[in-house]
Amino acid sequence: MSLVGNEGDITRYRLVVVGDGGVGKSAITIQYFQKLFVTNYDPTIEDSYIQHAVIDNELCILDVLDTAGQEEYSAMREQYMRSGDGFLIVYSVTDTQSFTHVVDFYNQVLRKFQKTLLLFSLRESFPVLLVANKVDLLHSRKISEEKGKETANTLGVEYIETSAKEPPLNIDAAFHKIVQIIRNHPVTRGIQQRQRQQQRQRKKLRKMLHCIIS
Ligand SMILES: Nc1nc2c(ncn2[C@@H]2O[C@H](COP(=O)(O)OP(=O)(O)OP(=O)(O)O)[C@@H](O)[C@H]2O)c(=O)[nH]1
Ligand SMILES: [Mg+2]
Repeated sequence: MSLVGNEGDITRYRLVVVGDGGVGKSAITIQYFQKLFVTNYDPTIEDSYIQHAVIDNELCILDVLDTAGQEEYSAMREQYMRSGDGFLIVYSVTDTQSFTHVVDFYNQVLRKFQKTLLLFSLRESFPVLLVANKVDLLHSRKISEEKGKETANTLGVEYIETSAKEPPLNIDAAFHKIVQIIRNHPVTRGIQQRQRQQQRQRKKLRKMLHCIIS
């Protein structure tokens, strides 16, 4: 699995945005990084964005991969599933099929991390946020908040409602929430503990070698 990387003292979080085609993955990502709403639909192949952010008073780097929802690009999923520290699974509240597919995306994420979960003796869980997008489209809404939350509960993940359209709703909150989820997740904590342990061991070893040489 990918690790939450450290660049100097700044932690870098690799976030992957997944979900069906047309649900608004790019609109959400562009609204977060560029503060604008893209009205036209131009299917993504793969785009990435990187930016500093301060979350809970802690400076970090957000490295976000905006993936392709269209089926024709689904072969690329294997690769990016491996690269994430956390996932935003997005569906559109106006599109029933995109909601049905949430479970498929969740299972794909889990399959990739089964080994890591076993290593840390964890129940099936990985840093995931369920994002119900396009909530501004009140009249064409098909999936209620209740239904969305029910699925989130079943999967054991957190839930947020968003709109990428002006005025944006919960866009910053969604990216910040996934970082908080990663920070508090047992897998991340386990990995960070191991990293700290390894760092301490390396330091000790360097000291010992230094003493032997000098
Ligand atoms: N009203 C409304 N429209 C949205 C919202 N988010 C996205 N859209 C529109 O929905 C269409 C598809 O959005 P995209 O962000 O391109 O969808 P996507 O999930 O990236 O699609 P793929 O790249 O094919 O996977 C665009 O026309 C957007 O303007 C939203 O929150 N509200
Ligand atoms: Mg896109």
